[in-house]
Amino acid sequence: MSQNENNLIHQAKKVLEFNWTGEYTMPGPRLYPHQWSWDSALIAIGYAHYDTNRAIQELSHLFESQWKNGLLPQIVFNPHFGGYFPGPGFWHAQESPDAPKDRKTSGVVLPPVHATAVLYVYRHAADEEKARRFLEYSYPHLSAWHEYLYRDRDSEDEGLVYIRHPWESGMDNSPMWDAIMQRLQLRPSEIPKYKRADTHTVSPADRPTSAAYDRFAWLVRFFADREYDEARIREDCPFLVQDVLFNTLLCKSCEDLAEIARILGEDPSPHAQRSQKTAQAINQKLWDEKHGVYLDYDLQQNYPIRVYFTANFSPLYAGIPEAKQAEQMVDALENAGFYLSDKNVTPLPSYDMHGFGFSPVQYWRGPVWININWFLMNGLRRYGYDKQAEHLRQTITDLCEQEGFHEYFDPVSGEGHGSDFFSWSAALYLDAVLANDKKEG
Ligand code: 9WN
Repeated sequence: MSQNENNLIHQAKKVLEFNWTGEYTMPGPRLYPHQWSWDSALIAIGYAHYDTNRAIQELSHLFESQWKNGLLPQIVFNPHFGGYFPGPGFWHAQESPDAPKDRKTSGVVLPPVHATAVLYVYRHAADEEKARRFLEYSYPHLSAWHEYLYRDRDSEDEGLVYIRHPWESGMDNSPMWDAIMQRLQLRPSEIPKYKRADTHTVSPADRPTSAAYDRFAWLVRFFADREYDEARIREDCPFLVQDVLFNTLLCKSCEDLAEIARILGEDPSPHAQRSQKTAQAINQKLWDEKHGVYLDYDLQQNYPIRVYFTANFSPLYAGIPEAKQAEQMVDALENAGFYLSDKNVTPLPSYDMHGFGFSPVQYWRGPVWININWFLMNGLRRYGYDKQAEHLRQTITDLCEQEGFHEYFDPVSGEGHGSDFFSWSAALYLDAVLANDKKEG
């Protein structure tokens, strides 16, 4: 390990320490002071390499805020911090009889990486007994979480679950949502009164527009008005999407939950069957043969969303494509507007660089995100594309070394943007360096 790497490992741990609140890790110290669900799972993957206790505390704090129906909330609010919109007073999550009484949460979810993170923490723990106790504790929480998704979000039993808000994708401002957002025409009287907090902290030019926020806020009201009753929401919610990344991570999490069940002597087959069913459904319904990539599906229009977004190559991470499809995908990553192997671009831009509305700095419309690179790095390695995987690993480490642990990076200049001291960038940097050092996946 080089001196440079040692220094940066030290700094990455300092970022996580700085953001640690005593109960969970803030994703970013100014922009995101509360606990976010998929951030916590990714952060735990970083902690797994050097502090099992922290990883366990991180995920346990989230599991303790799970709803009675199994919903694992996007945000768990810290009562000591304000300064984020929308706060608990806007969500009205307590309208739902399923929301916890002793914790304030939002009423949407984030992609399900949790079983994957729990298994990772278990496998890296030095204290086997403690790790097993954590597995036993997590198993019912994870089972209830997946049960919720397949029961409430897959009413047609397709093996594909839907998201109902751009926030649920974790990629809020992606051009994938533009057509739906444009169809959502709002009269002034319908736009909820609210005040954004994000644009005081980072450049407003990087963040979603106020027209996007109006619709984000309107959707929150829509859910609260229906008391977070999924059957009522599903009836006429204008945003209902089967998202590729969300379903891919669920498929991988089901595979990992099956493994957890095996370790605990429980029956793995329901989880393994779900994983297979979701993999097949992704392949049958979401594959775009012409462009060698998967596409999200708009359930309201009954139509694929033809936006070529980098996260839509993520099925590689869950082993979903056949070898021939994987070959097409790598060809698209290298020769379409994703520039996986071009010296003048820092891969991977989060959106096709020639796609309509691409921006190198605007939130989820082009900048490089460490988590998406990490999923694709692992996916490419899974299929034996070691050179390409190593290139992405190197990109993760170079960006963090040169710019610090930013939330996202300009693929042309390499410059860091968004929140600094961003926790998952630090955590996944640690994994990219330390997992590689131990020659594991
Ligand atoms: C809304 C915390 C979260 C991430 C999301 C990212 C961003 C929030 C926001 O920050 O979303 O959830 O306020 O923009 O898009 O992926 O979980 O890091």
